[in-house]
Amino acid sequence: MSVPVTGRASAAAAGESTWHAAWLPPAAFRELGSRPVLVHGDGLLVDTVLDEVSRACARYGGRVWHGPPWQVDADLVLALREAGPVPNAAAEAARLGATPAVNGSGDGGLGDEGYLLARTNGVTVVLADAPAGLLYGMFHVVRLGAAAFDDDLPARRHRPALDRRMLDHWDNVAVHPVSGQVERGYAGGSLFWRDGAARREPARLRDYARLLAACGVNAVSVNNVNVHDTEALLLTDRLGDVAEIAEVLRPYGIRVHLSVTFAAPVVLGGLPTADPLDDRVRAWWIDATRRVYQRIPDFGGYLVKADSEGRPGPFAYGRDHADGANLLAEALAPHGGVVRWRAFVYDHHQDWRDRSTDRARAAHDHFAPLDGRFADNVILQVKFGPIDFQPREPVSPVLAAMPATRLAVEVQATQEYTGQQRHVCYLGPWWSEVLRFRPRGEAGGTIADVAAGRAGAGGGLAAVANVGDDPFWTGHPLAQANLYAFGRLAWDPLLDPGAILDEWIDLTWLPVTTGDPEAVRRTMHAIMDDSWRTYERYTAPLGVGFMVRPGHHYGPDVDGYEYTPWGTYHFADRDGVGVDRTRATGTGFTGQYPPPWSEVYESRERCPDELLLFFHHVPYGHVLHSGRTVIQHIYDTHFAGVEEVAAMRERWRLLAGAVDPAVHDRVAERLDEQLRSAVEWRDQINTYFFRKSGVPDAHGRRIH
Ligand code: GCW
Repeated sequence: MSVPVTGRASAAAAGESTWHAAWLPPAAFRELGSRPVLVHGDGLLVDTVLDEVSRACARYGGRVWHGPPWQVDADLVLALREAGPVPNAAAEAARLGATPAVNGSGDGGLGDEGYLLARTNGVTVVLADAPAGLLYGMFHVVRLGAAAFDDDLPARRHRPALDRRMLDHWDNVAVHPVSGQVERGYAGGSLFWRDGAARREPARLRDYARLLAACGVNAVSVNNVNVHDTEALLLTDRLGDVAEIAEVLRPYGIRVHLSVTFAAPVVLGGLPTADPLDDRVRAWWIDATRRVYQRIPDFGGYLVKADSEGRPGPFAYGRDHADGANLLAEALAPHGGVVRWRAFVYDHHQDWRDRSTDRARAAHDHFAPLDGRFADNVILQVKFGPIDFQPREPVSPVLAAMPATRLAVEVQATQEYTGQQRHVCYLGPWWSEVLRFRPRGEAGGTIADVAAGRAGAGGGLAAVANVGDDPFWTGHPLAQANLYAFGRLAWDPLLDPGAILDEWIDLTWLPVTTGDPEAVRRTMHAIMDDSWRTYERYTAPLGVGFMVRPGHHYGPDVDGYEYTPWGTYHFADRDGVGVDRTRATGTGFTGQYPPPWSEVYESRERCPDELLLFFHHVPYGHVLHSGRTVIQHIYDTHFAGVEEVAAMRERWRLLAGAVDPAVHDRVAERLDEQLRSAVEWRDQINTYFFRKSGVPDAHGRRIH
């Protein structure tokens, strides 16, 4: 390779792109790009590193060296250890583990994605054993900015806690009459598909892949888990489209997965059955999967929603979900692929008169008895809560019930139930709470440990994506922070969500692009830190959930679902509110938890306030741990929530002139809507419960 490598200007830099740079504006690379940099090693992902560094250096005056004749006095060395001696004394000493700084870091295996970052004898060194590690190490240097070149930078080995860090796109190829181009999408169209065909916009896709790699995501599924007719064909006739996407994402270390329909042997293969125990069906899957790997050798695997909300599945043939998942696993195993089988299975034809049916119980009832029966390459993907991505739910008991199964935790970045990217709702704190939860009490492991699995064999973390072709990627520009936080928490679930927000602010709102960086940081924190709790305050109270308008799920409708087949969620009457899920008098759901939570949740007295109405039906006068009655809590939080949103809006207004006007306008317009919506929530919830209970507000505020 010739020296030095000259970079090509990025499309964004040339002013060609119509989309925002999110957390990778060119200026984020200023520190790295203004120095002599040596890249050592070869491979597709090393080429990506080289390309990134070259572009940064072309812009900021640095130089890149790759291959002889070498410039040896680099400020930054990015090297694959296996590439052999590094022509830089400090870096070579680090590679050999001969420097105290590196020895002190416990330099053991770095794995496929890990790296060692150290500052030694005036050189910043990133060492990796595999190209992906070099890519992640480079993005770490970008994140640190000038601090990456401080002599007191601690030497540290970095490895992801979770091997699988995945975004699930609920994107349809053809616009669906009900769910549109992207099911539950609030950020415009799909990055992959438009009106029945592949978009073929590699420049934008490549930028997307960069954003994902820079926060640590390494897998995507490219189509909706509700697989309709056109999308079913991605497995066969339209496989070329998937291969093209894989081609663009691969240089950033992202493996493509596909949602498939369990009925594929019937709808695509013309077989009379999709019975998992039928030999013709098995042969069909084996053959179809072999063809997939012929086109996409690093294909990740299948994602399956079966027997759920009308999707086909093994129940139609009298088989269970282990039979179903193992069928696909058998076809994928020879190629190193996995089947990600979703545990989101429940009865959506309930009768509200039947008090014994409890949607919260469903996943555990169906799956816990199957523990130990799944093939090694099956990952059971479990929504983090027992219901459905509500702003507050207990952690799903399935995650504590299947020690012999590889489990993935699924969260929802797309804000279906958290304000649909019209409301600011930073979800980092919520996901962090879930990941740190210890289902067996203080002595046991965390949900993050469950996702990590033994020896890294866990299913990791998956999020339903919140991205689309919107110029700001996520509709609400501040919702980018959720995407970023997801990737970072999947890499290290113990990161502090406030610190993650700081990283995102630093990368996105660079001092050179803002009038007043400190004011920007203060304002972002003031608006976002507590925004999930604010959202919780003005919407459904105390964990009760689902008081949303049926269908689109935006805005309040207290009784919207109460008498529908989809489940009953609050049981409010003149005396009280909440769902009795106790063993003593209710649905028995509390019994799905191990101790101590089976006892804590069973007890009205011990149950945490924020989940009280999820587990108990209580009188309006019930006194919470906070000292307030339930009814007064409802009034107080709803008044407070609206005031907080009004304050957010005011704070944002003051940032006018300090941030990009297009971003400012977009956020301002969304905050207007958030305030309107919060007022609507407050008034409907307060009025509803005032009318039911007849209890006036202790502070005499206006309730309609
Ligand atoms: O929350 C529900 C959504 C559906 C979605 C389903 C699921 C893709 O309302 O739109 O379907 O969850 O997770 O499968």
